[in-house]
Amino acid sequence: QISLRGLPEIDSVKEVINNFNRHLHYTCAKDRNVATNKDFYFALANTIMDKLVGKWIRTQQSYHKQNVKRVYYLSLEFMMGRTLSNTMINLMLEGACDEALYQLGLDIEELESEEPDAGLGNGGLGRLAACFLDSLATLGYPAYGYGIRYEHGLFNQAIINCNQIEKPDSWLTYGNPWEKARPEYTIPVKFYGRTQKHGDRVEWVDYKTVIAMPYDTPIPGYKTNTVNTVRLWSAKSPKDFDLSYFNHGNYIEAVLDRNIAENISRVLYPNDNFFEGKELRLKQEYFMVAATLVDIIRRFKVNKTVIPDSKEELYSDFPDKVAIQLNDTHPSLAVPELMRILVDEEGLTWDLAWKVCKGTFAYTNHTILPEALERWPVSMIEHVLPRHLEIIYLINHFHLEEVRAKFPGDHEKIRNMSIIEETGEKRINMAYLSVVSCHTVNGVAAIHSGLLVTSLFKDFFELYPGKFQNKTNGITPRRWLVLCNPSLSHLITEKIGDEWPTQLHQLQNLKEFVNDKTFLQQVFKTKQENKRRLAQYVADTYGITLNVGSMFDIQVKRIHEYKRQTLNLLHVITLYNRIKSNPNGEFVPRTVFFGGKAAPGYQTAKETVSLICHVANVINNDPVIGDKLKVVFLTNYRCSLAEIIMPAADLSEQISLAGTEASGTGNMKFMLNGALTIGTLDGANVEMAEEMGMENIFIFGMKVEDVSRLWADGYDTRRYLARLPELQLALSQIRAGLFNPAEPHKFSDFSDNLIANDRFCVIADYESYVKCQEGVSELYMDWIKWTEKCLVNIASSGKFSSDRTIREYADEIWDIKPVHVDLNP
Ligand code: DL6
Repeated sequence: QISLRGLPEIDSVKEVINNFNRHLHYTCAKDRNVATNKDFYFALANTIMDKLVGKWIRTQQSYHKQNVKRVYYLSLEFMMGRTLSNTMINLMLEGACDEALYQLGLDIEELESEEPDAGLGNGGLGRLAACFLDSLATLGYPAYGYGIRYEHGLFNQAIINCNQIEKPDSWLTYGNPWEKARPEYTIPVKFYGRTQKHGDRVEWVDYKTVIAMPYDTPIPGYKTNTVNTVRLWSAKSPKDFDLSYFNHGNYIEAVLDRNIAENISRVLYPNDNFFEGKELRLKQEYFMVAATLVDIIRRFKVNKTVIPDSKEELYSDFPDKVAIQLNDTHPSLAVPELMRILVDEEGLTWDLAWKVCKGTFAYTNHTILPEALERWPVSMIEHVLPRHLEIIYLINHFHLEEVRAKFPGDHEKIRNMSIIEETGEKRINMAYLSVVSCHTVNGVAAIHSGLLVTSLFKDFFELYPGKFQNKTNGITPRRWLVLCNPSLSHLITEKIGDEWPTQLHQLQNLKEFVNDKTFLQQVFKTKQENKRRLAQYVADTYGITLNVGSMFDIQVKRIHEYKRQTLNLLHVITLYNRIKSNPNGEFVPRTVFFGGKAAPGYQTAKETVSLICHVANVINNDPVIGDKLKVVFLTNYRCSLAEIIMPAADLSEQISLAGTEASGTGNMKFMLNGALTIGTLDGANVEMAEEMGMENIFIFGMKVEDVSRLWADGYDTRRYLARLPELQLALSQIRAGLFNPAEPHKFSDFSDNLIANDRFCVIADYESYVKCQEGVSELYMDWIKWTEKCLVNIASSGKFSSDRTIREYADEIWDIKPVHVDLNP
């Protein structure tokens, strides 16, 4: 029998048991009688961590000895989720640990659920960074992730009386067994102050200092010796944080005040696709890049075998040894910071420093939504980072010289392309700064990269046509199939062997079995098991009993108007009304799941959550509806919950307005786990459809060109409503408070606003969506045809492995090569 897990060897089981007991005793200082599941989790985590250390050290030694070019992935977000099971899988210790814990009389799944998610991200962008780390290590690339060790990750969501309540995520309360503090590498980071000129030289004076303390987490590759590092910075107050208090003898005040400096790494800003120009956020961004660059330069220098004659010579091969990827513009202050270090501290000429920067940095854009683009007020940068503002002005000066040379006399172009926006409050456009300073700019799906060069960066594309690329996102098949869906993984392995987790294109070989009824039955059965698991979770958590024979129709992602949870809800209300008006009619039973967090300050998103919960309450308690329709809001959607949801979906909702979702990665997770997609031609849905064929996906709605035409012709929602009585009814029910009779006016504005200002064209796409859903229901009645398509979906998902994405970045942007790590050199 082929299995991904392999059979546990007796010696390794014994070793796990011995080390587990040792850690329980010496690390946790507990005996079996008083130990809790938390203690057992820690004992196991430490046991696994021990197994990593040797490979981790060897990997770093190999990079050093071979003096290879490294890539540095700079990101304000890493949504790592849980580490324990992923590490056991990648180290091939799963079988041994299962057996060991069984022999110890412990339930490994219970221990796994003790681990809090490391939720240091908002959504797609942060999870992408985590998938990339897994692929980089699996493929053996010399890579480092750099970010912030937020004391509080993304808030925990509770729903109380149908309203979202945010609770702090204190993921570090019990300690983090996966990290190693490195106080020996702390770095001072400066803020505020002013600049002083000494002839040509500029000095930054009167600044305040905060200390950046690194914490390293190992990132093991799947079945390899490579263990890379993600280094997260924590803010520490310097000893003399506020001398004035000490000088006045106010010792207590002085100690209390240290919190101000340490607030920098206190909490993740909870916005997804939204820019909130807060000073503390600006300080977080600078704090991360300043500490990281010192670290990168230190490592670069350590690797020099001969002492160069001059600073020019020293830095001449920097871009041959260092590639820095900016995960959106959040870390883009790295550009002026590297310029500052090279020019002010190292004494390089501007031109040489600029050449080094351009050879080093590359930038990924993750959104074209205008409200998400970072545009920092000049006044704020001037206050917090006075020297950087001067440098940005200089970069802009040279950039505009180039623009003038290319488009002589075109003043509008010059104004439009300036990094400094002059209309209204002066602001720095960080996307423009990044485009100007980086050698490569990429979007995250073909359609998105296309839109970048035709809209957001159109003028820049004319100036530097060779700079723009596409790198379609991907997901790691280790977490998103091997880990989360063992039964499907097992089934696949039985059919096509065990190499697919690192060679995802091999899933193609499953296409041979689309007409194999026994196999289809097995795939169907696996889905049912996974649905049962989710249903059990729902029963345990909310006391709602689900019909696992119903279609599990799922939309999980951040709550955002552009993602159009409202469109989905309007369909739900339409189904409800149809059942109510024909209670004895034939309906394909559905359970519609929603899940996702609304940013705490995003009123419309919070109202959407609330409305979903109210609608769910009414539908779920209506005896006429019974098992035909259920609505579940899955609270606190996060990585570990996604691992239960993805395998259990029949239908994946990817229904953003065309041209708004840069890529999406949830869409890929569902596809890989054998859900069918209903979606628009947006983001990576387009490429998914190409891979599987239009006959295997439910595409509806306007295309990007249709949306442009709609707005150009003047979009009037009332014209649509006039011929859509079911939509009218649903909106009027929301307006009248049918779903929340206790507060009947709660959603009047919600409904009115949608009609008055339907920015994301929910009303225009409703008809096509509902019709498409009818096709979905019809197909669902035929389990064989449905499952055939599921299988084609799984078999076509090879392209969406993040291994493919990372290879493309490595070859086409970073120019880095894999390194072989020998454990016994
Ligand atoms: O590229 C990762 C992910 C995409 O899959 C999503 O489509 C996109 O919305 C998301 N973008 C952001 C932008 N945040 N900012 N700035 O999260 O990136």
